[in-house]
Amino acid sequence: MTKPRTEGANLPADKLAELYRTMRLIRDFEESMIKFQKAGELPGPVHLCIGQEAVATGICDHLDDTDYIASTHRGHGHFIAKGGDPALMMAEVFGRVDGICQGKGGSMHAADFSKGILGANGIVAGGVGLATGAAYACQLAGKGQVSVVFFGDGAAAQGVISEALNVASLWKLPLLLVCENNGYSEFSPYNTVNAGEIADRGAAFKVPSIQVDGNDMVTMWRTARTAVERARAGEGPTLIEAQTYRHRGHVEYEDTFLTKPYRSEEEVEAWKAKDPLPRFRDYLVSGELVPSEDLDAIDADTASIIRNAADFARNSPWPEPGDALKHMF
Ligand SMILES: Cc1ncc(C[n+]2csc(CCOP(=O)(O)OP(=O)(O)O)c2C)c(N)n1
Ligand SMILES: [Mg+2]
Repeated sequence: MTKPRTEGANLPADKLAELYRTMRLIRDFEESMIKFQKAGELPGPVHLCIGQEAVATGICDHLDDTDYIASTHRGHGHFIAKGGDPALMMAEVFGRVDGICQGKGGSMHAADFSKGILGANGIVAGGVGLATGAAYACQLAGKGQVSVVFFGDGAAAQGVISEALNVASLWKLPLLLVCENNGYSEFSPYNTVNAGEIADRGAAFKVPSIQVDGNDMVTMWRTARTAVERARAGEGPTLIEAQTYRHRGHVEYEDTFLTKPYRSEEEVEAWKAKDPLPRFRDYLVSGELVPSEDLDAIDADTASIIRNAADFARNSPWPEPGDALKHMF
């Protein structure tokens, strides 16, 4: 496992503002979900990524529509960071016919192939094999595309991770394995699920691996750039373990069924103090990299995008019951 370099970002202001905008858009989407879930407007569960936005943003900024991502059950942020339309995602989560999968996928199975989004996945580690296959397809196509799989620390304990590391290393596949280590698998703390460090596992397969602060936007962006460049150059996979935290519960309604807390208030507060969004904002403003008025304008814009997305979702009809079996295998 290597440690990240800590040199400055050296990014132009418009790029920094764009990264802030993506994080802000994800945060606004997720915060709206809290409200809609509480109001009983969502037909299914939602797993929110508030606190983890820098990972999706930093990675996906280096990708375009021809690159692939495979996501998790906590996938709204990946979808938006990869260029998916928040309104189509919102309508999907609302189960409506104008959703990206006509309301049949919902939060946990939303995909948009036109954007290279192979889908969120309700099966823990289910995206790993998909993304590895896509990486093989990228290699065969010979056009320099890459494939990324996002997975959690709980998913890291699944055997398919070893298979993916093995074959990706052996065949030098253009694959990024991005572990969002938020310290919990549902309600089980990391050290009750995983032995050792996730980033140490790559070495056994000769896969370059790195453990990074997943709440540091600039570190995430730089780490991703190196890994994507390696993959595009035909040099093979990289394993990135991004250490982060989810501010919300595992699933939005968990307080209705949990009988006792599984993490302390102090722990949650300590991580909130490392919230990647205000942290990046402070970095931009105090370093005089992007003026705060520009960031305020971005905040206003993303808020209006999410308001419009919610109107779009609410006004979209429910799917016809007779269409339930359409598009099924
Ligand atoms: C194969 C499989 N096993 C178990 C579950 C139940 N389950 C849903 S989410 C989850 C925890 C996943 O933890 P992690 O991979 O760390 O992702 P996080 O929720 O922290 O983002 C589990 C065990 C499942 N959906 N699929
Ligand atoms: Mg986890």
